[in-house]
Amino acid sequence: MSAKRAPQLQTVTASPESLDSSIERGVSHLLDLQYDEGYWWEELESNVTITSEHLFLTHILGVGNDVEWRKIANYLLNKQREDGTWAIWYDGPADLSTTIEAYVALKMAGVSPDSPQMERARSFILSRGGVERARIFTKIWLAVLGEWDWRGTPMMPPEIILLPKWSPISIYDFGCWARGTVVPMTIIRLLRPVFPLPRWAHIDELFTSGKSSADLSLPRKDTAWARLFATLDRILRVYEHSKVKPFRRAAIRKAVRWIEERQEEDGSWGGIQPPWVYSLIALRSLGRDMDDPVVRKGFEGFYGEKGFAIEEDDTFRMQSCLSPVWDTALAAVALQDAGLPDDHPALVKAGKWLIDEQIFVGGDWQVRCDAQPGGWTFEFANDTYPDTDDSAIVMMAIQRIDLDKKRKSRALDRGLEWLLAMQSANGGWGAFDRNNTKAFLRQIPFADFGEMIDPPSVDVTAHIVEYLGRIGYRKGSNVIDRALAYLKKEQDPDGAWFGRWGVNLTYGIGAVLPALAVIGEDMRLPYVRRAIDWLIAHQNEDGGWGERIEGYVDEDWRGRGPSTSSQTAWALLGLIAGGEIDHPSTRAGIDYLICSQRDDGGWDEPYFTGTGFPVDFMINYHLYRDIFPVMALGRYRRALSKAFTPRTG
Ligand code: R03
Repeated sequence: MSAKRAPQLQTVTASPESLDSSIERGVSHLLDLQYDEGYWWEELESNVTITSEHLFLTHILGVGNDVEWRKIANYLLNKQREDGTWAIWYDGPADLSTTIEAYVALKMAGVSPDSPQMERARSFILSRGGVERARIFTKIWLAVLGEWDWRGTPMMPPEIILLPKWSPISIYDFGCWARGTVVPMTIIRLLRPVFPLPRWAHIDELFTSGKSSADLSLPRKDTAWARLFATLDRILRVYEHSKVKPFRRAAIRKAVRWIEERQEEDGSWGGIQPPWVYSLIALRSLGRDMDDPVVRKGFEGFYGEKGFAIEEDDTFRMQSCLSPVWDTALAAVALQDAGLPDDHPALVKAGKWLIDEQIFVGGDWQVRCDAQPGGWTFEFANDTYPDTDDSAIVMMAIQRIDLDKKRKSRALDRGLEWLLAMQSANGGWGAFDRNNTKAFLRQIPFADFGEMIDPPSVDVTAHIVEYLGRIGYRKGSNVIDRALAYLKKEQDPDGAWFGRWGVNLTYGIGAVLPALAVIGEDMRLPYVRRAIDWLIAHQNEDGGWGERIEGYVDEDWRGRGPSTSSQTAWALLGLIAGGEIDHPSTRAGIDYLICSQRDDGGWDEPYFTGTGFPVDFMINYHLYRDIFPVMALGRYRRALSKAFTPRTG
């Protein structure tokens, strides 16, 4: 693959008929995938930790069953690579914690440690320093299973839940996923439950110098905050021995109530796996079991028609999260871009379903934002945590669909009011909360995975600006000017924008440029041109765009990687918005999409182009491959026809 120089493009020009036929096939493929109830919903693929941890959870709750464990083992073995390891994303580097968790799950499921698969996994684990080098979450799981010493995990006093929202640290300063995880974790860390494994499933062989002499020290970052938190951790260890803990009972009671109040309709917590499983383990540690209605509902929520579990052939896997609202809104936008009329039955059905998903009850976001509810969430059920990103795309989707006028305008009015109120002080939008920006929280000892806070991001902000532009907001309005200032400040020196929830710079630029175009920004301004030129300079020789996930941390991979349909589409959305309809780069990108399409109208995409957290937790959204190309091809066709039709009034 060539490096940073602009590649020679192969100039095969697809005919206008092939553009039409590609769009038509892409549209009919999407229509085939719509559910009868009106939504789209495909798998959110992540990595094997989610399924391994599900096996651990069934052990902890005492409901493990042989058939399911065998199917989990089959899935884990299918995902293992030649060298015995597992990764966080397709084609990614071997990951120690992921490989440890899969190894433990396989061993519990009865796979012989003498099998070549287990031998290879074990030798990788030991070569990387063994369990002592695993991340904190993995160590906590192992502690619950009796395979790691609880002293080798950070202190997390439950009293934190008593701190008011205005104190320097409050649970509301964590991003909502971390908050939903930390609260049950404080109970788990306090009670230090152990649900031991049978002797034959112990994992002493994963310690480089013996389990009993394991190094229990916590990983240390060398910053002032990290040193302060490390000192605090030592003080808390002394405090644990004190007989007087005046606030403990109140703290535990409040934490349990906090958890109970946040269980969703479908039994989940926050619609995502971590708060869900840790809430169940916290309740289990307090002595509750499957007879408890909260625990039962929580556990059963994983299964069923709209559950997180997927059984396929003789395999079983678990998803970390579900994306029906997001998939539906994006599919509807793409279909409109492709020219489906506003009264098309598929769009009307989708629009009605989306309107019914709007949330009119309060949630955690209210702690930092004084507004009435009116947003949308990502999943089927997650009333406590609507997000601004979904809300913006849903409103884009239903804006033009033919729906009952009164219902639609109520939905859009309330949604807009909520979105406007959620703008952060720096002009951008976070996904779930306003002003969730206390960066020092990234230094707590517990924080070695993912992200602890939910600060504004470029991609979310751009989606919201694009929606605001579509309903008439322009430069000069206070909301837009503040957002624009934020976006400009976030632009990288080379012209690109960081992709927080999608990989990576094509996602950022592909979100920002359409937003700028619609609010009436002058697309010839130097900062805009730099982004357009960035896209042109990073096209692959096959006409597509691709970015490896390594580019998040490795300059050499920045903006480079094998072409994918979603990333190519994002780049094209940027170029089209930038007015580069006739640029050879744009034409080659369109041709790449047309030529890589399958006969049935879909695209293949093994690469992970979505994120929960860049690098640490990656997502393959199974609909991205099919939605974004239709969006890009559709917008391209529309731009072409505009360019050739003489304007009348
Ligand atoms: C794309 C835009 C819409 N967007 C919502 C995207 C949701 C993405 C799925 C989130 O799933 C998660 C998985 C997670 N894991 N671990 C954590 C986590 C959070 C979300 C996690 C990490 C660190 C801490 C707590 C939880 Br502390 C597997 C806006």
